[in-house]
Amino acid sequence: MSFRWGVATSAYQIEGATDADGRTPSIWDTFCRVPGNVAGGDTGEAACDHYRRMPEDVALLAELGVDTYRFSISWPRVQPRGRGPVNARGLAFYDRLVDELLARGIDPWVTLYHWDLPQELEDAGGWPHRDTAHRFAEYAVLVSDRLADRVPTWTTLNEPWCVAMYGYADGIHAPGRTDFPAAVRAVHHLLLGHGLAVQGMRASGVSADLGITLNLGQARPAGDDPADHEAARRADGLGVRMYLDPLVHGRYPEDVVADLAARGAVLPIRDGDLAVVSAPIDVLGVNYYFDATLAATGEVRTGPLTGMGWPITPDGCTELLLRIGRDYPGLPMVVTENGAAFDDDPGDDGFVLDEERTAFLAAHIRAVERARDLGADVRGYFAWSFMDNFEWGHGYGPRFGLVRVDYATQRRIPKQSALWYRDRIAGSR
Ligand code: IFM
Repeated sequence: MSFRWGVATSAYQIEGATDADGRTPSIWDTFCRVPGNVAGGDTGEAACDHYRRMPEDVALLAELGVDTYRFSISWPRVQPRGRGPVNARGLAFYDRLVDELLARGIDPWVTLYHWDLPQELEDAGGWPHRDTAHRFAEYAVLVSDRLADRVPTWTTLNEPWCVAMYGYADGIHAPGRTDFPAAVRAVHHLLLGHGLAVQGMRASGVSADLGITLNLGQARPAGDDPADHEAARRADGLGVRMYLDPLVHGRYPEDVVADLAARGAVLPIRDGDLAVVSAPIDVLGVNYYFDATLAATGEVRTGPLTGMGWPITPDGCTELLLRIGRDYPGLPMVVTENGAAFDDDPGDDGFVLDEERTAFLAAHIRAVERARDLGADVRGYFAWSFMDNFEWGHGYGPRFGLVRVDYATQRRIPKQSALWYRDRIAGSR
């Protein structure tokens, strides 16, 4: 794989058309309907109307000059209710998207699960329930049977930490549960589902590159206090090693298992599971947004911040990529998401001169280049996001896009960052 430049999105955040062509509700449709769950009562019902405007959006991608477009498949669109046969009309949309991309010389990169679990599977127990892992593998094979002849790279899961912790422990994402032991069971079943999907796809003859995408960042102690170091160790354990150790080394870290036990949580591991979880993969997707600084009392956020209140820490990106290369050698990496929300302020003509986002992207791309110069095996960089979209519990307020979306008219207007990124890509050829 040569170095790839790309942009990324996900189905629920951009597609809209939640009732179209046989799609059934996902946990996000349900979650959004509960007052107070999403800022402003926003939902993904309309989103960017990408489901209907797909060809126009692909034309815009081509103008950016990206090599790759990373998008996700809506499970309830292609396999309504999370089990049983494929919904031909739903899958046909992705078939057309793949062909449209290829016709414009853009490689499709599919993410199979970006958080929109079919509601019926949540009703049957969701990710804390082991059967969901098997359902996911079945769905992965259904989709790859149709698309793998044209899709060179596949991500099983996007950010399982967020799925488990935000969705089942903190309750700030769908399905909105607040049960830490259930969240820990979800972690294991997500990883198991990933491994079963990899095995299932390989068994059905898929030779494309397969991988998983994790949200990762370094956890730094705020000071010299041993309690700060202990907080950083715990955060690194729960955020980084709890995923990469089983995926790469086939075991959960002992200190993490002890931390979980102290909180009354147990990983529901059965014989043979870890061999499945550590099924060989070709690429690790790294979603990097910021480093966390940990004090005994919790996370500390200082210095320059994005519109989300996230610290701007490009150096941490270099360190993270080098660290993964050291601790988990032999695994090629791609930065599958990096970007920032800022309060975009369009001029009278609608153009957004987003200096802060442009500087953010430039600094992080430099950070990736430094990591490569120092020996990290990083094979691509994808900006999050192609266009403004539904930012989960924050609704449509935060704008991460390189392209502005005027939600009232669905007009797309490339921002300065998009034009800069286009030139940056062209300059690297
Ligand atoms: O919008 C999300 C995306 O869905 C997953 N990674 C982080 C992004 C910004 O919060």
